Amino acid sequence: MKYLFFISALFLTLVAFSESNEIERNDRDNPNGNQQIKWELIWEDNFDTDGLPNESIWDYEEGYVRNNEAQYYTRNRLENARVENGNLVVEARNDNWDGKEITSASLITKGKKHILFGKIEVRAKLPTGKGAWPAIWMLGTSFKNGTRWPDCGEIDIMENVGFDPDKIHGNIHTKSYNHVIGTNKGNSIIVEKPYADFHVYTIEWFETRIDFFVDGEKYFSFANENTGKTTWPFDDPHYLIINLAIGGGWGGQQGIDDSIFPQKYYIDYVKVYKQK
Ligand SMILES: [Ca+2]
Repeated sequence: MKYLFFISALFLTLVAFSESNEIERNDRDNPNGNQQIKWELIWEDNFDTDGLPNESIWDYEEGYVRNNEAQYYTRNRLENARVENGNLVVEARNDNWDGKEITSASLITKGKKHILFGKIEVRAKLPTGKGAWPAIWMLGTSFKNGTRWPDCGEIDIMENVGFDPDKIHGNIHTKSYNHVIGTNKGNSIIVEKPYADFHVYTIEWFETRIDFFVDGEKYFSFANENTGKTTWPFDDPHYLIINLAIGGGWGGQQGIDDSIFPQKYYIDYVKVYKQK
């Protein structure tokens, strides 16, 4: 649900309905997911060293980036992104820093850690409140090299909006399947108070499909239809994004509650595996 540049509020409402209805839940009889698959850890960040995030893994998006969101993303600013007590803390503030009313951070692995297939596991406790829009997602590396969104591919491992706080969303976007043309593919799952406790948000990305899990429960699977990059741009590397947006096309649909700040988004770890 990124890059809502050209979307009207009406259209967003229609998409919201289609999102919840178009995909049936699957594999609910297999709540522990793909247990038969063996994984080998290839990198992780457990956020053990206080201070700025590890620069060998994380870069930043900076400024007002997309979706008419209200936050200004800062770079190397501890108030917005820091490692503290074993967690990455991404904090949205209304601190009017440098003339920017609301500040936050968006950490990306672009140019540092690119991922092609495998298991991506993120343990996180979400921020909340009307206007909050935390996400864990991926974009095809070709995006920054000239390929248009959504042709580059987008995998949304976790999205949540503060006005609907108990719903976790997983989605994919491709040239053929995206919300702009009403063909978005995804599903959601209810997680009670995801802002009160840590949960594990996972995808398992294969050449044939991508499976989406919360705490080991699969709630969405997107299959490779073998019809080319317009439906499956997911045979190219992607980079990981962990951000806390405020407002914007989706997060701001019911406004921004100015009383929610500061809001903290805690990430305990990121682990990336390849299939053995
Ligand atoms: Ca940790």
